[in-house]
Amino acid sequence: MNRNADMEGSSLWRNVRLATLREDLGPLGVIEKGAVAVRGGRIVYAGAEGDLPSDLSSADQVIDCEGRWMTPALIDCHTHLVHGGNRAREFQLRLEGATYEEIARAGGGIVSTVKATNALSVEELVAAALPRLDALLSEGVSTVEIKSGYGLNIDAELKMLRAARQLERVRPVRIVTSYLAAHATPPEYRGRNADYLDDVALPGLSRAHAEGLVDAVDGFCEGIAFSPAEMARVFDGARALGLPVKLHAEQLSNLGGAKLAASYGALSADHLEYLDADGAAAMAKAGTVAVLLPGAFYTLRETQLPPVEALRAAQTRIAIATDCNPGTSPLTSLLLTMNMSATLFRLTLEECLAGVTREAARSLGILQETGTLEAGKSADLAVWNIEAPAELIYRIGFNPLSERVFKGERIAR
Ligand code: DI6
Ligand code: FE
Repeated sequence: MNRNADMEGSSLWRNVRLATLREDLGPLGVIEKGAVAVRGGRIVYAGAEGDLPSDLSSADQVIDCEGRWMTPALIDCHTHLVHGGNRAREFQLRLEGATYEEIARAGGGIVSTVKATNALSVEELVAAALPRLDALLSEGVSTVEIKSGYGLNIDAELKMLRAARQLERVRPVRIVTSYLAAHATPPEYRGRNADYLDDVALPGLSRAHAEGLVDAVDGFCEGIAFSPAEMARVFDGARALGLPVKLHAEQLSNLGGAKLAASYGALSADHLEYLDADGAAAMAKAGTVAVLLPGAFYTLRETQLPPVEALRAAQTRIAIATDCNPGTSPLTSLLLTMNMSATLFRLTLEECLAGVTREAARSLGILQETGTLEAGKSADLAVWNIEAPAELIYRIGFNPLSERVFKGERIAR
């Protein structure tokens, strides 16, 4: 089984229950008794099997899904997947009473991952990231956002982004990159954030962009990182190059980062535990997606919940992601991320599933290409051995994926 459909081939998934995530079709965009036809790697039909146009009813490959559920392939829209080393020792210190901020201020934290990352070549970074990427893909993920931010000098930031791009060449996956040089101040620039932006973050951005390595520009707006005024300089640099922005905002305190990001038309503002109603409204108005990251909330044993009610009231779009990183979220499961979002943040089934498909795509600016099951989009599909969609968010540590399809190509689990 699982003969790979060649890119020009045709395939038809039939006898399948669809959660299309199309908003015009109601909750989850469900179509019972559905069919999905694919030509040349793109969806040409996703709808009721009874309405399938006759010219699409035969295909090189016809797959009887026996009533299984299909969703869009999942999208992890916020990760730091490329990095060296791990922080198990820091985790151990936290068990003994140290806080994340104390460790960061003592030169541990992000800076220790910077050392471990800078010691590796592009090839070694790819090799280190592959097991994490494979864990995501095994759960039906087909798109992963990956940030730089553990280099903190120009060459090392570029190296991380080259490794991220390289992953797309060694696995069937779409990689979207974010340039995150404004993640932390390296020791040699301690107390001199402005110099770091002038010497490293801004010139590095121009170089990375010239090499085609940057899809968006990100930053960490926080007391232990960069102020809103400093982030505005980075965003001005992004704007001058025509690049979209996003921001780690309101994770540990409320500095108004989300509002700043919204004022630049940001694709997303992420974390947001300390966001206020004003910030939520500014995001909604700008179309900035709120990306919630329950893995970091859980790992830091945060007690301040993100303002989900305020986000709903403002009709801010909500996505969720692993934030896979060695310090605050060593998480490589989007299924568990959905479960945590439901249990810890009380997100609904609809919010959880949209958060790893449609809204995740929106937060990356690729909703035209993927994130829902509809004609014209890339055939990025996930087929599940479940009786009802709620099973995807209910189980803890169980993977019901039947098959993953990327650009029309069937990929054995
Ligand atoms: N917020 C986070 O949770 C990660 N980065 C960020 O800006 C943490 C990164 C780390 O501790 O290595
Ligand atoms: Fe992050």
